[in-house]
Order: sequence, then structure tokens, then C-alpha cells
Amino acid sequence: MQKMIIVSNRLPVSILKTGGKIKVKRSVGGLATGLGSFYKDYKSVWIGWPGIASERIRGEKTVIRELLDEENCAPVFLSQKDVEKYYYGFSNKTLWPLFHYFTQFVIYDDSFWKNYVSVNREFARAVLKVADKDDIIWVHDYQLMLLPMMLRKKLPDNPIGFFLHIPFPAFEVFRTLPWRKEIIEGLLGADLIGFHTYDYATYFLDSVRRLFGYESTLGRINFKDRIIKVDAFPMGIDYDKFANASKDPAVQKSVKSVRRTVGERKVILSVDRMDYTKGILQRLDAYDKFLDTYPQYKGKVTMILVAVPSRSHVEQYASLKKSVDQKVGAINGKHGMIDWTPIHYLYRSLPFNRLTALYLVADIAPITPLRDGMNLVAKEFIATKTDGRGVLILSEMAGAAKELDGALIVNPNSDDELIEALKTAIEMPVKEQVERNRMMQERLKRYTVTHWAQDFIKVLHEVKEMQRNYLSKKLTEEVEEKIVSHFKNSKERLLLLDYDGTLIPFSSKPSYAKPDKRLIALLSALSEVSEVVIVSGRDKDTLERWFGKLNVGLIGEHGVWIKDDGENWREIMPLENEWKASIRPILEYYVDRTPGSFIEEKPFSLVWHYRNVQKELAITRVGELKSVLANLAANLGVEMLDGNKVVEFKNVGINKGRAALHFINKKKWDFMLAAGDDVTDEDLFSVLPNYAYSIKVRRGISVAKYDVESYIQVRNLLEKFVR
Ligand code: ADQ
Repeated sequence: MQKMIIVSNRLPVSILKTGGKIKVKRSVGGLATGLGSFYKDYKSVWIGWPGIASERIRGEKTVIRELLDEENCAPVFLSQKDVEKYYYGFSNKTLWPLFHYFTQFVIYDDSFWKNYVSVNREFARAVLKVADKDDIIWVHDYQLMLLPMMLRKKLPDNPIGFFLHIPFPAFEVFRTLPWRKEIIEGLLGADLIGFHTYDYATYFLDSVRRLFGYESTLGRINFKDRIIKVDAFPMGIDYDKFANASKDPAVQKSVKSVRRTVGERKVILSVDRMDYTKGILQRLDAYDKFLDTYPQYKGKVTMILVAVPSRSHVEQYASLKKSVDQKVGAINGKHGMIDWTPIHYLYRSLPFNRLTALYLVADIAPITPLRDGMNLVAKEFIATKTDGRGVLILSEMAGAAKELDGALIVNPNSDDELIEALKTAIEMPVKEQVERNRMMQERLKRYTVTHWAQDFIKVLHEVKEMQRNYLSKKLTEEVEEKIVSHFKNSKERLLLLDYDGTLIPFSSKPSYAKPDKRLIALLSALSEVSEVVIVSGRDKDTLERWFGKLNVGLIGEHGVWIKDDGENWREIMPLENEWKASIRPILEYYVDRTPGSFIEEKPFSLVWHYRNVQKELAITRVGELKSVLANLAANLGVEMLDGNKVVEFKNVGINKGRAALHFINKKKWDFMLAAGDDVTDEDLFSVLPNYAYSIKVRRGISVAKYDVESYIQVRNLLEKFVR
């Protein structure tokens, strides 16, 4: 069975050692939930560090391996030195601050880098130990950016995906890294590179172009003999888990206890890891000034400040903690009253029921990071609010701001904006709160973390498919022999042949391109041993004049007219509305991945609107949507029109493919071949069953399986059928 190998710095379980005893502790992160959906389809293995330094578990590694094996996990053991240099060092003192634009905190240390390389190698070894030829490998985050290329060198064909959970910075920032080329090269080992937002994807592509000169179109890089896809996949949450929290008795109990403490006051909730990127100090500052500016709210509001301890070994984190402690003390000292504490401060991790109880109690959640890849707290807050009440204040520097546009969006560096947003939030009518939140909930409900993970893997498969198509073209002699022998060994044979450019060269005037005697003889001979259909864009009278006497089927005017061998010409009737069921899900998929876009449905058409989409994103998505839907729309007889900031799908129902279906569905064929040379023949190629051979004349992007240089090769092949 094909395996799915997930690789991340930390495993979803930790190994603890207390009183000499080894224990396994599961952590229920969003990522684990999203990936859980694959456990049925693949035999999954998760590779990562179990969170304890090797020195502490000497002689116990075998036991640990066995324990982890039961959880479908395989460990990468890190020494104390690795933890210092690879994890706290290069990952968290170099990459983390750099990618979050805190260049003043970045440490460039060669020994950190060397260790980062060697730990990535260690991870590669662990993956190679378990990976088979077809396994899917999905690598996560900034600690493992060299891993994709290390794996690619040993596993040339495996699908390898990479997802970055933090921002990718603009080139001017990224270039300051002395090992920038190595990092980009490392990532280019992947087939699909995913980011939370389109901006990050663009910045990455920019760095690829500036450092290596590889251009990209529609997020595709032609890297040596491989196509690499780069795209945005905004990570979601386990929506139902949060939406159902209010029904959980443990949560309800917790809500009551918080309520008793805060009374009827409006609750302002701040939740983050204790990290300088999260803007905690700036938020506190703004709250302080808010109480100065609007003293009427003193005693009427309360802030609950939750900060999860994080990376406290790193100097900046330790000093941030100190500053936050001081600031909270100062605000409480300055504004507090005997019966009112402006800030309740919790410096700890909370279990799910206590965290969601806080989300439920909160009236306002200012989530104002200075930079954040996505920010899941914002999404969790909105999902938990099933009654629709509550106001989210969200930093425009968080990836989530691209999706959660019902929030009050602020620049986290502006005290004024924060202060005014707090006031607006406190005074916002309930009706407006509900309206804003319902809109955001709809989105979060659809694009869950499971949906996100499945979407990523689906695109990864598509990239592999694209790579295969791109490589397996050119009609070789060997394939030609196979086709001829297949033809000779079958009884029911169907040949669907375009005319101009495929059986005959182009002439200066269309009327000059008459079939020569040899061609007529060839078609006649073929028609004795197979059903031959000329699938042309020409008018029916010309076709009749040239081929009317042969025993062949004819399709004229790109599928408007059809004629069975020996019968009269007839017109094809247009389709009804069944096609909508095939097009709609794809448009919905694009709505999910393109914030600001929506679908309009009319009686006989579907319209995808993108007026409100960020300009660059719109350009990419429109191109992508059109190329994805071109074939399908054509097969279904649907016309795709470019409108003013819309792409419209209409029922017209005429093309070569649709007309050809008449012949394809006539009986059970055991040999089928189609040949054509231009865009209208793509419709023909796309309706063919899998077993059919399709040949495109002249190289180019095509759904045909093979290509040949000119019409001469097509004719040579057909000659071989009757020789
Ligand atoms: P983080 O920087 O950790 O993640 P975030 O996305 O907000 O940021 O995730 C934090 C998680 O921790 C949330 O699921 C939240 O519920 C939980 N949490 C917060 N406070 C807690 C508390 N006191 N007790 C227990 N749990 C708490 C990185 C990137 C983000 C990106 C995610 C996912 O920095 O930008 O959104 O990865 O890709």
C-alpha cells in the first residue's frame, strides 16, 4: 500500500521522562487533525523529533522506537547540541526572525548553519529508511527547508510536497541570508511548494527568479526536467470541534467560573504564544492608551491576557516575557481599582475546554501580530462563537487577514488604529457582529484543516500527472509499432481524423487544400477495415464534395453538423443544464482558494466573479481556472467566456468532442485513434476513453498522448494499418 510520509520538526507525540519512566504524550494540534483524514487511504508514518534530547534517553532508544511505532511515528533523535544549534539556533535565531522581518534579531552563525545541514541530513536518512518508490512525502516548515532536495537526489520520482507555515519574506529581506541559495535549492527538490497566502508564494517565486533565473508562469517553474508548482493553501481549523465547544459541559462549567470573576464587564481576550512577532507589547500599550483616552470604559472592560510559554531559552523571548510582566504590572497599577483589575494575566498553556471557554466569554479578540504566517487563534475564536456575537480585531500582517475580511482590520503598529478599533468593537451593535461573523464562519466551515490537507495532496498528484504528460510525448518507432499491431489485432476499429494540418498540409487558400488521390485511396482502404470519421471545421458542402462518395462518417463546422456513413447530414441539438453539476464544484474550489471571489448562478449559465480579488492573485487564478476548465467545459458543450472581471460558462453545446461522442458511443470499440493539430482538436482528444490513442501534429501543450512533427507521419502510420 502506498504510504504517506509526513515529516516535521516535532512529532505529534512527545516523549517525557519523569522519575526515570518513559511516557508518551499526545498533542492534538491542528496539523495532526488535518492529516488524520489520510490515515484511511494511506498507511501513514510521521517522522520527527520526539522532543527530548538523546543524552537523556541513552539506552532507551529501542523502547522509544517501539512506543512511537504504535502511534505510526518514527523518531529522529537530536542531541543537546542539535537542539541548541539547529532548533534554537538556525531555526529560531536565524530563520524565524528573518522570515518575520525582525532583521535586528537575526544571528548569522556558521556553526548554526552547519548543524542545520547535518540535522536535515539526519531527517533525510530517517525518511529514506522507510520510503518506498511510490510513497508520498510531505515535509513541513522552516526547520526542514533543505530536506526536499536531499530526498529528491535519492528518490527521483516520489511525489514530494513542502508547506511553509510561516511567512516567506520579500527578496530584499531574504537576500541578507548568506545561505539563501542553499535554502531555495533545498526547497526546489519538492514538486509542490505551498504557502498560506498568495503574497508569500509570489515572494518565493521572486527569490527563485532573482537567485537562479528560473521564470514562472501561473505558479509553475520549469526546473530542469521537472515542473514545480508553487501555490497558496490557506490552512484552516477543525471547525466542528470549536463550533461544538459551547455544548461541552466541561466548557460550560469553565465559562461560568470565568463569568463569576469578570462579572458583566466586556471581556477583551488576547491569546498568543509568547513571541515577539505577536505584537503583545504593542497591544498592551494600546490598551493602556485606550483607558487614558476613553476613561469612561474603566471598570467596564477587562482584558484577559493569555500567553503560552515558548522558546524561553532564546534571549529575546526571555526579555519579552520580562517586559510583558512589567507592562501588565504597570497597567494594573496605573488604572486598577480595588474592585477592578484591568488585566488578568495567564502565562501558561491551557487545555481545550479552558481555552474555548475564554473564546466564548470574550466580547472582543484583538489579534494583532506584527507578522504571522496565518494565525489560527483568530479562526478558532470565530468558529467558537456559534451565537454569532463577538468582534475580531485582526492585524493586516497576519495571513488570516486575507480570508477574515469581516474582522476589524488594523495595522498593528498604529496605536490610534488599535485604540479606535477597541472602541468600535465595544460599541458595535449585535446585529452587525452577527452579520460579520456569519460570513467568516461560512468560509471557515468549508475550508477546514482537513479540506486544506486534502487539497494540498490533490494538487501534488496533479503536479505529478502534469510532469508525466510533459515527459511522455513524442511518438517513437516503438510506440508506432505497438499501435499498428494493436490495430491489426482488433476487430472494431474507430479512426477520428481531423483534416487540415493533420491529413493534408495547409495551403495559401483553403480551397486549394483538396485531398490528393493517394489520400482518397488511403481513406477508402481504411474504411474497409475500420470506421473512419473526418472531424473537421470545414463546411458540410465541401466535406460532402470531397468525401461524400467514401464510406466514412463526417463531422462539419467543428461539430455543428454530423453525417453517418451513407445517411443524411443532421444538426446537433444543444444541451440543457446538466453540465452545471460538473462545473460548479470546480468553481467552488476556486472560491475557497481565492478570497473575494464568488459564484453567480443564472438559469442557463454559471458566473465566477473576481472583481474583489487582489489584482495579482486574480491574474493567476483566472489563467489557472480557465486552463483547468477549458477541456471539461468543451467536453460538456459549455462555452467559456471572458467578461468584465467575470468568467462565464454558457450552454452552447457544440464542439468536435461532443459530435465525436456520437461515434464513440456507437458500439464497443477495441481500437480507437484520433489525430488533430489545433485547439479545436483538444475537445476531441478530451472525450476519448483512456484506451484510445491520440496524436497531435506539432509539439505544444496538448492533452493528446503523443505528438508527431507533421501530417506526413500521420499518413505514414495510417498507411501501415492497411499495408
Ligand atoms: P503559531 O505561531 O503557534 O503557529 P497560531 O497559528 O496562532 O500560531 O497557532 C497557535 C495554536 O496554539 C492555536 O491552535 C491555539 O489554539 C493554541 N494556543 C494558543 N494559546 C494557547 C494556550 N494558552 N493554551 C493552549 N493552546 C493555545 C505557526 C505560525 C502561524 C500559523 C501556524 C499554522 O506562526 O502563523 O498559523 O503555524 O500553520
